[in-house]
Amino acid sequence: MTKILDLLDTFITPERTKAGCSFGDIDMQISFNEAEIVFFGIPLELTTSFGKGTSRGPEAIRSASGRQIETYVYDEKKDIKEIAKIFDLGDIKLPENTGGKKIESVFSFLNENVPPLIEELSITRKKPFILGGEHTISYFCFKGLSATEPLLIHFDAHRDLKPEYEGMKLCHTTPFYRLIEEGFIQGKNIIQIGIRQTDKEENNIAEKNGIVTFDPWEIKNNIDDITEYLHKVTNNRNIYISFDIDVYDLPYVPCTGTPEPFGLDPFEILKILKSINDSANLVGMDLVEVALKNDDYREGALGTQTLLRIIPRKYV
Ligand SMILES: [Mn+2]
Repeated sequence: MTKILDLLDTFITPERTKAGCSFGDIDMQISFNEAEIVFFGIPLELTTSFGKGTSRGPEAIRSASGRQIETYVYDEKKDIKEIAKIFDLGDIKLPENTGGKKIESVFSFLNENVPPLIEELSITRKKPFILGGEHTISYFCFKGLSATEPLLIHFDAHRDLKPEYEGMKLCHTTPFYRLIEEGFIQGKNIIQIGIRQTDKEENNIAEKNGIVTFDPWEIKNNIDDITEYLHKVTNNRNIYISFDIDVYDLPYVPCTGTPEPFGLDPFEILKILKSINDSANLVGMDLVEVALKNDDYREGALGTQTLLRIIPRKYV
């Protein structure tokens, strides 16, 4: 645990983040050792290509969850405080003053620290719930759990499977390509849900690698296809959820960088989340591309409510 303990010292505790509170503002009665779900933020915003604001994702989630939203989940008739042992570590402090090589040095910092941290959490039976930040963080997070050979359930408008983008091998549009290329996962163990914006090459990469795709047209046409499929393939499986907030339809996500029409609505997402088999085991998850602009907390609220619908599931 020494490596983790060293790193934990470098976290900005929730109270010292801009939100000023932990996820859900749950009074810290649960110690780190007792915790079964461990939240932390990676407020990464380095390679975003269009809209900005992902560095404030963890702040949006903590603020909305702590100040606006009750921990009682109405449709579950359950209070998160009573059913889950959650500890919020705060945000990873990203290196500053890195001179001209900012992206490289931040990525090598994340690469050295995030996978071992997540692996240790997992070994000590704590499920990491990571708040982004741009989607690039999924590369570092998933690496730490790849030994558990999870099925990757990826909610997104985009495939994020580009070999390279604007000269960058690792950025917000490439994490899953890198993970496949470096052997951390095989395409057949990836399910992409909500995809509606891609290019031809990326689409071919998905098909060639055997990635299973459910686009919104298919889901709107017959949602039972995906729910029955997910229920079956997640039976007794380790799973990892990578949740890009832009899987939701454009009007739901006013702050994220690359919103897309023809998306899914919260009822459909909930139905899909509930169709994952009770016998599955979530080894970890990330919620990415949430942003905050002009005090618009709609994404913070939607992201929080998504997390509050995942936490009560039996697979968590
Ligand atoms: Mn996306």
